Amino acid sequence: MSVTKDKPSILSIDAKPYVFSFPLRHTALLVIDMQRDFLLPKGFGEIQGGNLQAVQASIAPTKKLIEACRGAGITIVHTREGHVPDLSDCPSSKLVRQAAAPNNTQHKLVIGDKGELGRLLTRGEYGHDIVDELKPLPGEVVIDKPGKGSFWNTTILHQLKARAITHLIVSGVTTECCFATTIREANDRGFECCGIEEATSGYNDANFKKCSLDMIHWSQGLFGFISTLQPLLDVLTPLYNASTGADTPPQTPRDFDGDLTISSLQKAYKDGLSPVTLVETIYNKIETYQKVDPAVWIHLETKENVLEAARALDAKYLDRKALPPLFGIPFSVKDSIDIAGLPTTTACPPLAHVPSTSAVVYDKVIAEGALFIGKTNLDQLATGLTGCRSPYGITHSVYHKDYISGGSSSGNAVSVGAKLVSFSLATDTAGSGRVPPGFNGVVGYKPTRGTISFRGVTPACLSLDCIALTTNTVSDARMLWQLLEGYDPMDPYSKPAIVFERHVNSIGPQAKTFKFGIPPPEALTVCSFPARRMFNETISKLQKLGGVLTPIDWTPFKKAGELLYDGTFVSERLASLPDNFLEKNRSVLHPVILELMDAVVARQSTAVQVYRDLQAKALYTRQAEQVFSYSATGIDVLVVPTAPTHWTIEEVLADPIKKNSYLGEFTHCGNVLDLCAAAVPAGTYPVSELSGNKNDTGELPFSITFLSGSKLDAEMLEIARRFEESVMGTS
Ligand code: TIU
Repeated sequence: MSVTKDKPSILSIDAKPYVFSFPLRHTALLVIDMQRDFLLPKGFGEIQGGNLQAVQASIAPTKKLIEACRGAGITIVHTREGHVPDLSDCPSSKLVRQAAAPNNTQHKLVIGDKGELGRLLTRGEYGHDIVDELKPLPGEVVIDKPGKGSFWNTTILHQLKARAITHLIVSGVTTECCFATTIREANDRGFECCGIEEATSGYNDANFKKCSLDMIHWSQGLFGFISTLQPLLDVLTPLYNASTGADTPPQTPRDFDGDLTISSLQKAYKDGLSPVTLVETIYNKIETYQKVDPAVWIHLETKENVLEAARALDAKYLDRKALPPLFGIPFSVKDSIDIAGLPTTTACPPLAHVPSTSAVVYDKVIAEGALFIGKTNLDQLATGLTGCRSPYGITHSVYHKDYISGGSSSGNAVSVGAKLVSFSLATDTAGSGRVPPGFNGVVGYKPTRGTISFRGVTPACLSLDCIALTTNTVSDARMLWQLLEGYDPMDPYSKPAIVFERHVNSIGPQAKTFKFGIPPPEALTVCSFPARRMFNETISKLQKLGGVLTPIDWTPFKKAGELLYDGTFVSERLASLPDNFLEKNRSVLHPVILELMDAVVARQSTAVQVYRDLQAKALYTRQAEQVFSYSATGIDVLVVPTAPTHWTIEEVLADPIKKNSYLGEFTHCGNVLDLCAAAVPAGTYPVSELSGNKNDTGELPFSITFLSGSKLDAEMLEIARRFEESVMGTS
């Protein structure tokens, strides 16, 4: 969404029972069930005896409403009512009751029966889809719902929360049925709703429309607000003209201004930038950066290949107003993630293989129009947090050539931090998707495990592995997550899509405050002086943002972190390798990896120990759940330094295993406890403050990580975004 700085953040319109005020960034337009089955002759509605002339009255006003909301950058959510072809999601109350009425003459055909627009209210049929005039654009959310309301058995609550939506403008058909039911359901979940009179209609408007709408705003707003269309158009139209100028296509192709954030590139492409221009620029940057740090890439696509992909995108998407969300967005991929036809090395040549299919995450970003640039370096077997354990060379922080980039997703974070790509697909087991972004001044987001498919990725420690996303901003990370998440029945660790339900707080003090916890002072003693200083400053910033520092029980986080390497879980890294892999490949493995794996073998852990650790994991997970906002007294986020210090490459090479484990102090517990986490830049400090040498020049980045409970990603990301906005002045 493109909300520019000069736009007002809160808009107000005349409504019943009083003025409806809505924050632009947190508002979505809901367009309910504008399907052929309800609106066109021979559809479900007409067969059921609906008055088509009445119901069609809202099509033209809804078109105006959608266009105004699109122009203002408001999130658009369309719904479609219908059922899966085997009708397993259609209860008898919908299928039978009306047809079973004594003297039924109307309901001769029911849901699933064949009508002239296809099987009635059945997904995939012609009649089930939205009418041509109101067709969703790529990137807009479409919710398929089996109920009259939009919330029963759908992901809509999650989708709205994932976008930080608290206010809904509601339109669609039919007023008496799905429109009214949806507003009532949304109200129960904490949303502030305003229905738009002309943009809703039903089958019996002469009798029902007025009273359906009156019931919503009756009693000083029992369920919400009702407004007419014009006041809304009046406040949205000026934003449209000011922000996009989209009515006048550019006469000459736009230059690339160098800003690689996804939201900026989306706007640039809409304004006419060609992906070919972008590719030319970033390949110059990549070539220059090769001289600064030759260890970033394991495989770099040729410029010719990427130019060809860019030209193909230009040719495929001619309408610049209807681009897929990642059109022309350049990205890199950690080299443990499969891309068909390219070797996956996991920085371990004996393990390299050439897959015939790509990982699900890769396919998804390509399908959304993204441009693949190359595969990035990593710590061997995705094992490590330093970036110093690869046969393809040692990367360094984009801030300083002497300091580590972090690992295992080393090249990954450097490729984003050096502004060579917009985002990178990574993995995170012990902190690999958080520590390297922390050391390179970018965002590293590790969603709740199992919400993005891990299929097609070489595992490090499969039951604890997770896809991670490296981006420039929290908003970019959140947007990518929305595109990538989804249940994958072929990934045994995938979690079902319908989530834990928790209301939103739309208005009042609760909307502005949050509770956060931090590690106790004794846990923070591992931090370097500048890390400790900057962490204290961060706490003050969070308090200024409305954060309430709340005491927590740190024990489960500490103990879960220790389980990862001190317990038996590290043995799962061996379980991820082929039998006898260590013996067969001793001479070609990285010496530090070999030492680590040998130490794991030497422990001779027993099955009894493993079961004890699994039971401990379950206990700590339950204890951690109680810390978070599932409980009335719980916190919204736990805030920790991403890493306690920033080592030099020399320091790590002198003591590789100890220095590595130190770095995971605040990340190790994340996947053990099934938490979600986002590492976010929190300023920089002088190198000399860390080294103690006044002659050292330059700066190093400080990063904090927000952690929250399983599937509380949406809430966690919004707090992270607000923090980022306050620190960086970005959104
Ligand atoms: N029957 C009727 O009026 N409506 C529905 O079944 N669905 C919607 O309202 N969308």
